[in-house]
Amino acid sequence: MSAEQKLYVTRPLVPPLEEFLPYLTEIWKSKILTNNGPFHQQLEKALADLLGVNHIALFANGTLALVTALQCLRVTGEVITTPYSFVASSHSLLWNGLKPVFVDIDPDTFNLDPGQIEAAITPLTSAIMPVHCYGTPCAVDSIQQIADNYGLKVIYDAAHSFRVEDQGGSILRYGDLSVLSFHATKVYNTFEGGAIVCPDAKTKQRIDYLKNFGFADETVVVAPGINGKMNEIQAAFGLLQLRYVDNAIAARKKIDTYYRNALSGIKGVRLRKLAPGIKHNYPYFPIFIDSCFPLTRDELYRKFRENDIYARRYFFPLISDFPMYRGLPSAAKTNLPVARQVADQVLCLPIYPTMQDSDADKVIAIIQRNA
Ligand code: T4K
Repeated sequence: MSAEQKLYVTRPLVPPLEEFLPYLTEIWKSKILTNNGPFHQQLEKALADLLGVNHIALFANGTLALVTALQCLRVTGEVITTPYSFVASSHSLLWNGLKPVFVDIDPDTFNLDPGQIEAAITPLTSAIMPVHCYGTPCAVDSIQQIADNYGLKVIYDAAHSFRVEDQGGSILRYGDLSVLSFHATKVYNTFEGGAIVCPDAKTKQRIDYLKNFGFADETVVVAPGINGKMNEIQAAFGLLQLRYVDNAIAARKKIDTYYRNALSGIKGVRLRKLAPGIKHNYPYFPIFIDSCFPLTRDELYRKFRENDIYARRYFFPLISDFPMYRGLPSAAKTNLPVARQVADQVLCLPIYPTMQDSDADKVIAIIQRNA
């Protein structure tokens, strides 16, 4: 079976090659390959306009952006976070010498349960790092209230949240900083890439120093910065992709609706509820297989693979089960019962803009045949 016939959990948004060639020609001519070049500057401006945020700093990938966001805010000690995410969320804490404190998730949003955050705060806590999982907004008001009461910073891992809006606009405006990923597997990609969304020019300046080794000018280094810069090919790809991303999200929505119509009501298969009043971006289509379904989640996962359907268990195992985290007191199984159950039940079905209804039919047929 060719790669084209296989159904992957996602496929990148890739605009027509001929439309990218003029950008490449420009880069070849100018010989500006990186370090805040013209496409980099254009993309920062275009994204801030599109997303309706004050400032955005581009990065080579989302993980470096997370690491730098924590540096930017001078976070210390303990950070409250979710175990139900991609491992990069917590790894960014370890790379800053910080201690993750895991708090359980809400069973409907799959985000940090705001009702359990306060109990995890200690004198060492300096920040909360929630994740808008699958682009579903966190309980932003409750989280901010707790942060204000205890003087904590809030850094949102918004890797899944490109173009997600509530009634007031982009959800990237919440918290002290929000971090995006533009990895190939995301709704919007720059091959690899990421960004920090920040509220003011002073913070953006600090982030820009930090992502460029800490250089403030040719001879002055103001912080122990890293090399987190996005290059010109990535930025050019991002600019081109802006022409296509909203149509791509509309195509994702179509597949999401198609799956919902076919799968709702199947015993033992729970679907993610779409939060009302939110403009969603449909990055994943998770289903949750419980004991009423004749197959276990892993049996269904294998059944899919036998049929060249590469569903993925995002997110399993829990971050708190990986060796570098499982010794933490907050990683104890009894502390995270909801996250554990969700991680044991989740299966993300293929969803991407070029997917056809007939592709979705293949996925649906396997579930229906085994129900
Ligand atoms: N925080 C959160 C909440 C995140 O989800 C992520 C990343 C991050 C932080 C970190 O951001 P980055 O540093 O990555 O910018 C993938 C991605 O590598 C990762 O970006 C993503 N989350 C995570 C959820 O998924 P894998 O190892 O599962 O991806 P992989 O290579 O198995 O790809 C999945 C499928 O996608 C493949 O079976 C085929 C398809 N694919 C993939 C790539 C890379 C393509 O068709 N083309 C491609 O180029 O981690």
